[in-house]
This record gives sequence, structure tokens and C-alpha cells, in this order.
Amino acid sequence: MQIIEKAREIVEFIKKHDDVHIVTHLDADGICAGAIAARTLERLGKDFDISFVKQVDEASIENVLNKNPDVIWFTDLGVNIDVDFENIVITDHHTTVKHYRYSLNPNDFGLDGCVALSGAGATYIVSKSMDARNKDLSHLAVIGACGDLQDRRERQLVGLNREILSDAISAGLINVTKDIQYFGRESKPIFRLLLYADDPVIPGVSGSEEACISFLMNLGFSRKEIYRKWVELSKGEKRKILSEIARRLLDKGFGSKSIRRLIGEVYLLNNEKEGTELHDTREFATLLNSTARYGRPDIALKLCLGEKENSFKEARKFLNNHRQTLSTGLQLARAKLEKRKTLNYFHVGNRVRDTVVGSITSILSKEFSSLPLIGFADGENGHVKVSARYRNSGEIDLSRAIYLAALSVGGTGGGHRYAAGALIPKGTEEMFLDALEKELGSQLSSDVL
Ligand SMILES: [Mn+2]
Repeated sequence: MQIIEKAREIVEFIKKHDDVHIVTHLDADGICAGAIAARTLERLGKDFDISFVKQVDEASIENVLNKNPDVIWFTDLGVNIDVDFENIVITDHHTTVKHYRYSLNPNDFGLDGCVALSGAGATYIVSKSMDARNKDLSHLAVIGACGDLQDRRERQLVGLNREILSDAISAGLINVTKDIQYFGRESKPIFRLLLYADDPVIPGVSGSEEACISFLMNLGFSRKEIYRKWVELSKGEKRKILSEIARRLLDKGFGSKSIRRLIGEVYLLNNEKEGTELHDTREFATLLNSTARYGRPDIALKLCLGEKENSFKEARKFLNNHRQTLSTGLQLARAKLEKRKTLNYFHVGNRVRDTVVGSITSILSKEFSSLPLIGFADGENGHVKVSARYRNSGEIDLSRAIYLAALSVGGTGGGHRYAAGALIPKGTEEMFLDALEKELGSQLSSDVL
């Protein structure tokens, strides 16, 4: 079966029912997926409701079932447990062990759910099958894919994401340009863009505000000019900065491969104002992430649906707060880092929100890339949130290892090959780590055989 046939099957199924409850993931991709599903149902004239969860577990299912919907539509969420309810639709891209009939997932069609299609993209495919006019939602699928960093590996969107991108271009919603890949081209002063530069890291510059300022002043920028934005610089000024970064990378022995990572595709939303956090899809996604993860997914959803009046101002507050939380969280995680045989881990207890531990684990895994990195933070209802990341391209399947280790201590988990997560009962962390190491060990040894 082709992915498009699966989409048509889902369309027919949804059309036959009323009252759909959308359950979506509490991150940028999930918010975009939820927005696409909501608009699609609204245009169909269906009754619908939407809720946001971190992951699908018994409690979240119970909550939705209490509302007595005809259909539950999970977007950007893998369903890895048995659900005692027939009418389930899933549009997702996580790898799962359980399979449902009305589930559209790139992994089931031999596509890589990490780069080829996001949760928002999977939802968009169904939406577009429903009505070709829903092409005007394609930009949301692009934002969702960028939110899940699907453009990072190749510095451009690939696979089905690329087809969705061309929908967005032909609908006049997105413009593509090639530019510096660092975050904050439009909204950050250039010294801050360099400060957070992480792929590639600028040797002796990224991470130190002082070093960033003197880097720019040495290139002839005045103390006032370092507050200009990247997009405001002339071609000549941009070139000057880029070649100095390249020179430093070469000096420190980084090859041309890392220099090539400096430039790649950038996606600009034509209906948003230049110089705001809404114009560049990656910045838009970050705004959604920080708003949703701090408990206001409703504001993030409004931004996606174009209701910007108050929501943009509110969302910017969350963004500033998010930056602060990330930097204190990173310091704490670094201080708590523990090494084991086949993995590194840290536990931040209740000092970091469980919704942010994933971002912290991601960032830190670049510094400790030789082994998988596991982050723990206290969650709700006596649970501990687990995040796992692996930066090396070894033959490890974190999704499977996390799923099995979580299961062995009475938790739930899953995700992607190099990025996975779980919820486990508090107090089982050591047992979980033991089980995880055992599973990772057997994955590695079967690789050798
Ligand atoms: Mn996703």
C-alpha cells in the first residue's frame, strides 16, 4: 500500500464520523499537527476538540475517553499501548511497536521518520487528501518539520517534507533562500547569534559573550554595530564574518565538511513580518516550543491558526523565559553528569521542568557525543521523565532500548533511533539504567556478530 492510499482510507473513516477529539504532542511539531487537524475538521464542519499531552499513557487515554468522542485522532504521537477503543486515527512519525489500522506513519512505508516526514507532515498528507484546498496549511507542516530538526542533517528538507515544501512555495506561503544556518538570523543581535552557534561550534567564540564581541570588533564592527541583526548586514559584511569563522574552523583542524554546514536552506514565511520571531520557520518553531512547553499550548495553537493579536506578545515572554531556563538547566545538568560503561546520564530532580529536560539532553549530547546521554527529571504523578539522545551514528536503536527498559520497570517509552523518551515510576531510575545498559550492550554485541 502507498502512503497516499492510507491517507484516503483515513479520510473516508473521518468523514463517516462526527465529534473528533484531537490529541496532540506538546511541542512545535505537535502544535502544528494539531492546528492542521483542527482546521481540516473545522472546514469539514465536524465537531472537534483538542488536547495536548507529553506522551500517550493510560491516564491521558482515560481523560479523552471521558469526553465520549466518536473518534480520537492522535497527531505527532506514537501510541505504544493497547487502547480499549476502536475508533483511533494516528498521523505520526515516531517508531512504535503497536500497530493500528488507521495510522499514517512514514516508518511503515520504508521512509525515515526522523528526516522524511514529521507529525505535522503526516497530518498534512491526510488533510490534503481530504481537500486539495488544504494546501494553504502546508507551511504549518514545514514549521513542524523544522521544529523537529528534520532540516538539520542535510541543511535542507528532504523526502516527503520536500514535496510539502513545494506545495508551500507554489501556494505563495514560503520562500526558500540559502543563508547562515545559525539560529536567530532575524531576531538576534549578531553577537548573540555567534554566542549560541553550535553546528558547527566556532572555536574560541561560541559560548563566550566576551569572545563574540571581540571577534566582531576585530572585524571592524563598532560596539553599537554588534547589536545589528544578521539579515541587516550587507553581503560584504556577511562574507567577512563567514570567512573568519571558516578560517578558525580550519585552524583548529575541522575539515571542509564542517565549513559546509555553515550555509544551507532557510525557509521564510511570506505572510509574516521580517525581523520578527515569526518570519523564519525555525524561529517560529522555537517560539511554539517555548510557549507550549511552559504550559500554554493554547497560545501556540492560536499563533499557528493566525490569531496573532495577543498571542504573539504572550509567546515572546515565554521565549525569553525559556532561554533563561535552558542556560541554568544546562549548568545544573553538566554538574550532575555521571558516567557509566555504555552511557552517560544526569538527574536534575525537580529543579528543571520535565518538559525542558529533552532540550537540555539534546544540547548536552553534542558535548558528550561518544556515548548515549540520558537525562532524568521529576515529572507528574510520581513519574520521572527520561530523555535519551545519541549523536554518534553507531548501530544503536535508542527507541527500542528505551521502550524495553521502560517496560521492565513498569513505565512507557519510545521515540526515534537517536532520540527517545520515557516515563518511569520514581525510584526505578537505577533499575532502568541497568536494563537500558543491558539492552544497549546486546544491540552492540549482535552488531559485532
Ligand atoms: Mn514530531
